[in-house]
Amino acid sequence: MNLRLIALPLIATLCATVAAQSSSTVAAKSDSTHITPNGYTQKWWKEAVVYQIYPRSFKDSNGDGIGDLPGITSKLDYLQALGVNVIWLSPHFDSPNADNGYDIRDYRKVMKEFGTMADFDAMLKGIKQRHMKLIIDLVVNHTSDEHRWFVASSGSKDNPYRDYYIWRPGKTGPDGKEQPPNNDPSFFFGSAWQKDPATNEYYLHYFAVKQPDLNWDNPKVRNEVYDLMKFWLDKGVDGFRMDVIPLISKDQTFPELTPDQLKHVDEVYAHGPHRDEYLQEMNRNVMAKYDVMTVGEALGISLDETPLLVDERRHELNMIFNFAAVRINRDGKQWLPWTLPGLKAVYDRQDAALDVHSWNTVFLSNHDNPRLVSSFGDDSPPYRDASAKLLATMLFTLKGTPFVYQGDELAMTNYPFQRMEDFDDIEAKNGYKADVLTGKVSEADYIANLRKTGRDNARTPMQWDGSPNGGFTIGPKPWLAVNPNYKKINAKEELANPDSVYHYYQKMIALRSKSPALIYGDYKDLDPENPNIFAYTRILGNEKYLIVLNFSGNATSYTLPDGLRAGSLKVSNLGSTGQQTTTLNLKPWEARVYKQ
Ligand code: TEU
Ligand code: CA
Repeated sequence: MNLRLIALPLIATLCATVAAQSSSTVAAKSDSTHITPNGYTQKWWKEAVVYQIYPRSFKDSNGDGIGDLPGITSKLDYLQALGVNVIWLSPHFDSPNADNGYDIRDYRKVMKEFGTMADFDAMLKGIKQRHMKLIIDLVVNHTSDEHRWFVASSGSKDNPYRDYYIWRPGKTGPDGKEQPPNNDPSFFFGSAWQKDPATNEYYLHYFAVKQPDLNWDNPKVRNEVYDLMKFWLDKGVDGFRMDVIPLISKDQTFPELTPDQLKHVDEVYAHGPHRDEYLQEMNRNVMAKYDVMTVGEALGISLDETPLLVDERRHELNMIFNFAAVRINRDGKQWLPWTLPGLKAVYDRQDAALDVHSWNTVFLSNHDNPRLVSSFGDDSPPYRDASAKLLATMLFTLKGTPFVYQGDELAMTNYPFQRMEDFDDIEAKNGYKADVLTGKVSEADYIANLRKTGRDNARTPMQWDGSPNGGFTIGPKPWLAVNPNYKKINAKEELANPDSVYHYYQKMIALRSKSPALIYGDYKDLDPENPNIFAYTRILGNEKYLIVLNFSGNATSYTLPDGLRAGSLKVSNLGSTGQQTTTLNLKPWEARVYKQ
């Protein structure tokens, strides 16, 4: 089934509706601008459903245990059938893999484990042939310490690349000993400053020691970045996901952080003096010249600040990933129980903060977070299926461009980590040294927390079928162990079962793609305080949807507020049928979509 055929004509259909209903403002706009009845400018990237591929773990084509670009190309039919129309590829560039490609050695080369530039071109061609688009990861807050710029920069104080990075002499502490330039911490534990013996100065690294931060105050650096962006856009990629983009501008006086600031360094780092100026410059130099989609990973930006980065009149980015929802179950790196009213409050706040000039993303998982169904649903056998479908219902009916992380469409689960050797992630390993080896946390507690929060949960290989290693590799050993539940949870099983989570994703993506109200419609939370039910409407002109989600393992009778009537049932994740108008008898983890 080719769902693109359903998705493509949406702009045209909706515009016909708009033209019939509304005023001369629409007619006055140029042919390419279409405005919805509630005032949104229509864009392909607002109507898209994005699928994130973590290439190392998607599909291995040559048996070396590492996913690769030919592996991705071999699965494009699978993605097209799912109905997604944009692929976000996590970094595919030459890298020594201190942080799985988020440490780039050469921005214009393909990581050798992933293949060649010819493999990239073939993959891109396959994507375009299937009427999908590709956005790639732009990691330009930092490079690898093996990047030629850094190799030169660290060589001597007077070389032309010295200013590409941020170097400072140490300072003398109260004990007379040398200290780093200030107390900025790294996200991956320890100081953000590393002393380099070659010149006896310190360089800044907000992430790993092998990820030195670029100096964006140097115009040469900014121009290098714009050039490499154009290199990939000229090849035909359709935009970028921008890694930790609010961090690019630093307060180069590097004041000592106060104890209070140290509790939320992400916010401190995200508020450098030139952040918006540099993003606007990037937009003028690059984005304005292409029809692209940009989404910034907005670490440290509050919900209320979202428009600063995405209001279209500011010419910065199209969308951001705000961390408020995905990290609602965390205090720093510690797992915490979350509540449904808390999650609803995030979506409500976000909606209140954004007007028609700003657009948003909807996501609750990615390669840095645990599995969707394990974190926000219930991955135990009786409810894994239903709760994964409920989460999909929410993802595809909230306002914003939805992002699906690979494997969530199969309801893949967290991994049963037992010991430190089970982990690969640099964050997990550095944390072990910083917290367990120093005696701050017991090994058992540390691993228990990582089982809930660890990034490797999402990075175990895709489960394609019931053959050894889930069909991810034909080789003897994948780079990270496959989840032992692959015999039950895999793509082959789900493709064969019409009631599977995969087919539910397909159905919901198709419904969203052909329903302007589910994309652009106004959002209203009907019952913000309800601890188990998330009920909301999406309304655009005459089109009106009601979504009711039972976020619990209990059957519930729910009476709609304000005498509201449900309308006709379009979707139930548990196959409910029949007429129910004001009081709905919901099964555990039931999700329903009504059209009114
Ligand atoms: O992540 C940024 C980030 O701050 C976190 O989500 C990160 O995963 C960590 O939990 C901080 O404690 C981005 C990338 O998505 C991530 O994979 C990289 O490791 C990181 O930047 C550095 O490039
Ligand atoms: Ca491979």
